[in-house]
Amino acid sequence: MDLASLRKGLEQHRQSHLLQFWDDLSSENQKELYDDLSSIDLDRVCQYFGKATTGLSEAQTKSDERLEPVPEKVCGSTSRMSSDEHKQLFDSGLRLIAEGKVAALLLAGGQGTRLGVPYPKGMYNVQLPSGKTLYQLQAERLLKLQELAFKLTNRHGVIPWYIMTSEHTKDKTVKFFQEHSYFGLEADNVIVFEQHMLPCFTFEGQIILAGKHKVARAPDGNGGLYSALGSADVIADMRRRGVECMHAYCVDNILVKMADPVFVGFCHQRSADCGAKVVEKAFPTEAVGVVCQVDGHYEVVEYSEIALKTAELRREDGRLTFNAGNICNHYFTTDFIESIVTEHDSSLQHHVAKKKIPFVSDDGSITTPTTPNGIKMEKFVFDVFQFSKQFAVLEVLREDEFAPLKNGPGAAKDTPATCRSSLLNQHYRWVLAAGGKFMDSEGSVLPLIPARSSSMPHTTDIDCEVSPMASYAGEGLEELCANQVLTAPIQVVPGKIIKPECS
Ligand code: UD2
Repeated sequence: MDLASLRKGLEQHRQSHLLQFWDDLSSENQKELYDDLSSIDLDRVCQYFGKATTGLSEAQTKSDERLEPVPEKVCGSTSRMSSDEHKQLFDSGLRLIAEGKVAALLLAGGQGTRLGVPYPKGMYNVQLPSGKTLYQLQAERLLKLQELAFKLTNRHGVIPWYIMTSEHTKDKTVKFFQEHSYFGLEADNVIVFEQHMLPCFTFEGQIILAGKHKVARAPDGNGGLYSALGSADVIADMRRRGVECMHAYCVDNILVKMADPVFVGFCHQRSADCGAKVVEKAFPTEAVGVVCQVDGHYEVVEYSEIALKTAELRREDGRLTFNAGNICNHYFTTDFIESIVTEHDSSLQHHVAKKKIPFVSDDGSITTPTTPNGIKMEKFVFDVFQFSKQFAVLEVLREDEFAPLKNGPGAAKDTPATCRSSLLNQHYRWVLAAGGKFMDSEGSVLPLIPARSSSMPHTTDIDCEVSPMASYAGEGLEELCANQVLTAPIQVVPGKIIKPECS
């Protein structure tokens, strides 16, 4: 250990406090702290801090003046396209899948602090009748898509699933997949890699100690994707497999249409190098970014960085001016991603997230603050939109595609209960559209739009769950459901309708 030069480097960067407990530590802990501190490139991280904290206010005031909505010509909408066009896009996406050209890219390195569980969000079970976790639903959607692509083309295409994890989520995620035999996917086609971590800082620029011999660190944001792809050599794996494009998405959206053939077909048809799915933003302060243009370049202005007066602007018809709500569903070509990794990643700036970061006090005790006391520096996955030469935006219906799990039970929104409801309501609509009907226990046919009633005061859910193995997006259910009068709870699984207790 060269303590003298470590001390000198820390002094030069005004970080000497990181050794304040050195003399109290056992030699083992001294070694751990020494290794921890030596692994930090102080020049680089202090520069990130400087840029992120000075850039924040500038970026915000400038962008607000320079924002413009996305031009109509790059936009499409699933609710405004004809069923023929929808089918044509769906099939063209399936053909690309059958050719092995499409990958799914999951961003699952977040700490999930709002949800507050000690395991990765993907392992969360929102209490569906089947008990499936988010990871299982997603794995089964991929399996189903591969099957649909085979039915259309007679070719066995694989959708490789790249999963970005972090120190917080990697081991548990890998173990979970192993324990569940990858939910039927080939282990070789599930590629887990890890993003980097960055030290957390106080507002004044001091690196925070999480313990006497441990630096507080956090994942470097979902835009840490690009440097992680570079260091894990994932692009080479994509090239080897012949992957030409990918669908990147958040782990927490229970309705996510993985590798969605319509979205992939839409972006491909427009020769886009980069694309985003959006939903109409519900209200000005909704916690979604907005896809827009800044000085003619595509960007997402994040909900934490848009001024309220900008978010509240309305068009003549009353709709929000900036209404293209980002749902963290992105399309990238492999060429585009490679150009980001090799040419642009280092120019992407970190954003500042003010957080409550547990720290060690001067007396050596660990304190968990109740108000934000420091910052995490994060890149955002969509910060690369500015480099797109051909951008595409597809507006989709919220009730079909967006129900995120952000908060724990009992919170006002985006909870396990709201996710469960969104999924079951969607599946109820699928069964109705396929010609099924539901009746209650007294034999009355349930209305198409279920309402709260005195017998069901707390819920509007009708427990009808369709396995992704039976249908990816509502297709193929007619044979099973047409003219059936059903009583919930039911589960639709391949080839049959069952009662959950029989599953
Ligand atoms: C994200 C979007 C926001 C909106 C919203 C919709 C970003 C930066 N913001 O906000 O615009 O679309 O979702 O639900 O995309 N993650 C990592 N590594 C990290 C941090 C996060 O992989 O270091 C993953 C995380 O596991 C999750 C996704 O990125 O799958 C989004 O993270 P979040 O839930 O913190 O993002 P949120 O809700 O602030």
